[in-house]
Amino acid sequence: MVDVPPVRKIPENKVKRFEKIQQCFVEKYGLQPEYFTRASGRVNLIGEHIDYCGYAVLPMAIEQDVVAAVSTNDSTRLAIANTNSKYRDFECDINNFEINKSDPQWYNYFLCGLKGMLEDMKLDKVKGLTCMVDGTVPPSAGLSSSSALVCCSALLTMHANGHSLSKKDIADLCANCERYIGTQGGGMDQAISFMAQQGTAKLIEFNPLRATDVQLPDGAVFVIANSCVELNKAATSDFNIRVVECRLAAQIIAKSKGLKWEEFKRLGDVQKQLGITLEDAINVVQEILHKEPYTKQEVCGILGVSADELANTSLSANTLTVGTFKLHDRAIHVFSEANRVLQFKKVCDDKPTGALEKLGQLMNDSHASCRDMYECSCPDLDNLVDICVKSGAIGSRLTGAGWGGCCVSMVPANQVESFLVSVKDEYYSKSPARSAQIDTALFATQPGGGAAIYVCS
Ligand code: ADP
Ligand code: NG1
Ligand code: MG
Repeated sequence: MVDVPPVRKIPENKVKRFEKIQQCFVEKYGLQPEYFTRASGRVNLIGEHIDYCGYAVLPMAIEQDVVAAVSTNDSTRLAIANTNSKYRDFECDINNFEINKSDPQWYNYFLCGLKGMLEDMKLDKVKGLTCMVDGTVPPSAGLSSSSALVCCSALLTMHANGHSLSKKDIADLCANCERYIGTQGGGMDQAISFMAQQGTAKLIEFNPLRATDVQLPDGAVFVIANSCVELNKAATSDFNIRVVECRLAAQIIAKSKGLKWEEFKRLGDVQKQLGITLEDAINVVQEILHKEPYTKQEVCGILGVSADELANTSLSANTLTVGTFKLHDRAIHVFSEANRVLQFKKVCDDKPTGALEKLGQLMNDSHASCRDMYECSCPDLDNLVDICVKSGAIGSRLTGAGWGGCCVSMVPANQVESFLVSVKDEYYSKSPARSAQIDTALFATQPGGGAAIYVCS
């Protein structure tokens, strides 16, 4: 049987929230919604910035989500509004709209999901849509609020038009269509949003997309803490610069190994083609790439292309003017992080003596590599990770793209209370801006379920 996103009745514990959204919908549009879609955010336990290199990652869905109330009609209009007044109303012709990459307003993420699904369905006539969106994932904090919104939008468009895709296919579709916003992500967020299951983290592998249960060990709780530093990925080039650095590293390694370098975009594909282990791949990086940053001119010289040709083979629209690329450190991070994910999964499966300490060490090593080799942390986030470790975490690391946002800590179950008090005192109480966010910034979490459609009973 094909595993499709489920259609459910609204569960008891969500009734109040959904009623609030329904009320906003009725007040705004003067009609009742027909159904809701819901997609969660996620916390990545380990495996940062490697999904777009083709490597497996290990996230779980969180309770925080994006929910949309929807009614359909026979017009050609899309009308969307948000329960949060900071996100302004938007309307357009459903068959004729543009996604603005240079100014990524919230509705552009909605349009990404809509556009991806419309292109997949190829219908002569699509339903008009009226929607009210409500989100609880802290935005720009590495918990994937953007993908929750994209997935929610693609799912509601699919349901409105009586279309059906498996969880895997809609996850792939969403990974592709979120790129309309400009960021060249790898697909982890959309995969876990659809393929998550209550009670289990997942190893997500790519090409083809697969999700395998990972039973987290007893005796530990995962706690998320937001540094309260925001980074909007689509509004800056930080994220795509890293994607491009990994691509250039892959292409230079491929070229120096006598492969057709233009055919390689990802470090994972080069490793596979060379038939070497991740440890060997690290040796290859040390042998081929130098630690100093590469100038664009040097990269062009090595690959034997002009700057214009390099733009086509390797760069993104928002990295065309970048002058230097750090290839050695980025590639070392990717291969070592890919290895840590496999080790993390193995410890969860085998449950050896000292399992929690082993997992904690892998998380700490991951953070150090993100901070020092991938340079995707920031001082406040490093400080928060240090405070979490001093407050009793067995391991703590940034989660999501970084440059701000959240860290995830593994805390002994019997020490969670004292951990929360200590992190509150040492990080949040130090500034009024952080104190004001404490209710949503620091929380324990458990593996949540995947995206679903909810019908009003
Ligand atoms: P994240 O790490 O949360 O995915 P991104 O920078 O990728 O961060 O995406 C954040 C953007 O997603 C926000 O700037 C906003 O445009 C959109 N977004 C997030 N949550 C909501 C919401 N509840 N309602 C509307 N838009 C949202
Ligand atoms: P966040 O921080 O949630 O936007 C991004 C990418 C992921 C992955 C992580 C880093 C998108 C939609 N998401 O996540 O694919 O690369 O960074 O591990 O691009
Ligand atoms: Mg995002």
